[in-house]
Amino acid sequence: MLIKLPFRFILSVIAACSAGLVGAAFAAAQGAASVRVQVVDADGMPVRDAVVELHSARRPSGPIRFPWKMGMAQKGLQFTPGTLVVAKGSTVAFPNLDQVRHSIYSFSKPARFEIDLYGRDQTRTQNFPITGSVKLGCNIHDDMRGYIRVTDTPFASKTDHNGYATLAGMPTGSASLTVWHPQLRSPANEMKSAFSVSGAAQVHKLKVVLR
Ligand SMILES: [Cu+2]
Repeated sequence: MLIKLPFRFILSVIAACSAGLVGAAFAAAQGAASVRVQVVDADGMPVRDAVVELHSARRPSGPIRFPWKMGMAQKGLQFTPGTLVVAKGSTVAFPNLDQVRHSIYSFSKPARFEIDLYGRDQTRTQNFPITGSVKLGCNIHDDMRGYIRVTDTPFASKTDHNGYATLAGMPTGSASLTVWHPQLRSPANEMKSAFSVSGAAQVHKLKVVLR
């Protein structure tokens, strides 16, 4: 990959009070915190559908379960949701809710596969055993794009339309933070930085440069 310019990655703490003192004290006593992140672009505008992941050496054991569905529909000639965060090893369902047939292909390293054309109200599934980012397309509709972010941390979420993501129950102490977005201008479209999780509720603003 050709890298001409170093990316800018500024991590700054902008605020430190969005929970009551009692709640914060409780979280600190438990050694866990709720980390709130806002991802913005070079102009300060919110970046939606960026995936934020926190890795901690103190991560709890056991399987990772996210509260959202492990599914991505094809609806209105689009993958919906367009970005899906899944745990490593997950099987994702791809229901076709359109009147027309769709296929699914990926040339991405963590999951190279091709699912032949299938029609309305049919579903296909695919397993994602390797962490990383998977870009999906449809052979019939060139504009269809879907992204699966496969992660091995339970502290992962994508940003909302205001650029915010909340990662609850994060163990306090040192961690590593990764932000990924398909247009992020850096190798593998992701950036990592060291991160310290304290017991106090905080909002961390991440400035990224998009293509
Ligand atoms: Cu299609």
